[in-house]
Amino acid sequence: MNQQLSIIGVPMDLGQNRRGVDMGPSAIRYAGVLERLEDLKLRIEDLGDIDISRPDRHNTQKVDNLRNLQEVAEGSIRLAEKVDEVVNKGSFPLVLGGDHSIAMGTLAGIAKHYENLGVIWYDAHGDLNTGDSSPSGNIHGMPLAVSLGIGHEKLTNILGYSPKIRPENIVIIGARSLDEGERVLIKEKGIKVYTMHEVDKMGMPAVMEETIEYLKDHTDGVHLSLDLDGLDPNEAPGVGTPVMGGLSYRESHLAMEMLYQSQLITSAEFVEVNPILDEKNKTASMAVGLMGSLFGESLK
Ligand code: 6HN
Ligand code: MN
Ligand code: MN
Ligand code: MN
Repeated sequence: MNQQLSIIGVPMDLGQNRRGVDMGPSAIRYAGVLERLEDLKLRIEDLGDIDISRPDRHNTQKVDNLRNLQEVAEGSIRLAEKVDEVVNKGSFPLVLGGDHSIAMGTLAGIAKHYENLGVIWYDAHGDLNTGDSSPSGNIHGMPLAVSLGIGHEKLTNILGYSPKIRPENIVIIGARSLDEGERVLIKEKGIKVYTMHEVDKMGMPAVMEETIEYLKDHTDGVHLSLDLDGLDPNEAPGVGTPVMGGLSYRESHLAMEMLYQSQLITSAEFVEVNPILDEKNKTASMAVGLMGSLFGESLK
């Protein structure tokens, strides 16, 4: 794993309609991310937060069932440019959210540097909706579809190229809330998904072994997009769209350790931490704990 690491905060809450997730980056910093990773002898720089516009929400209209389309697109472009810069100088981008819509920007900045970028989508949801299929109009439920080139052109065309990733390079882990349109897309595109049913049946070690084996074969870099709602809300309550029956902290910790051992991960983001819905910053602390495991904390 790359030893130079650049932290980028993205105080984005416009991809959904609950307040507070824009404070996720602050909550994660407060939970001690810098100190924790510095202890691992990583060379870390904190690039601060990306500028996100603050529209008067009461005036914001949905365009084609896409809430805050213009503002989300603009923020994503700024993030994409920053991530691109970080990858260009050979540093590992570690992005802190913010709602999951930011993944469109992260992936736009990363994917242009790879022929075959792999993506691990650790999430209760598929985030494979479009304006047409979305039950909510919330763009945080769409970034994986957008990155496949499916969705509104303002989003799919961030940094002027599309698609960012190929369906066969994606592995979704922890899914337990998929909308009808998402299921159709998963089938149609042949996306690999380990739902909670599979995790329960196979166990996390086998899921991660298969995931690593699968991605190792045909990718030249792997991005980890970890939505804290992949974890069980009893353990990680500070998220805007909780779904019961999720992954445990122990399972997630093990998954991160196995990724560390695989040396496959070339960029990462931790999203959907909402300190207003949290209990004593527990979810942010859990995110920091998982980052520690991803960078080898308990194994070095
Ligand atoms: N997330 N599938 C639902 C929707 O509104 O599209 C929930 C999306 C949640 C997105 O948690 O990143
Ligand atoms: Mn998500
Ligand atoms: Mn989710
Ligand atoms: Mn351990």
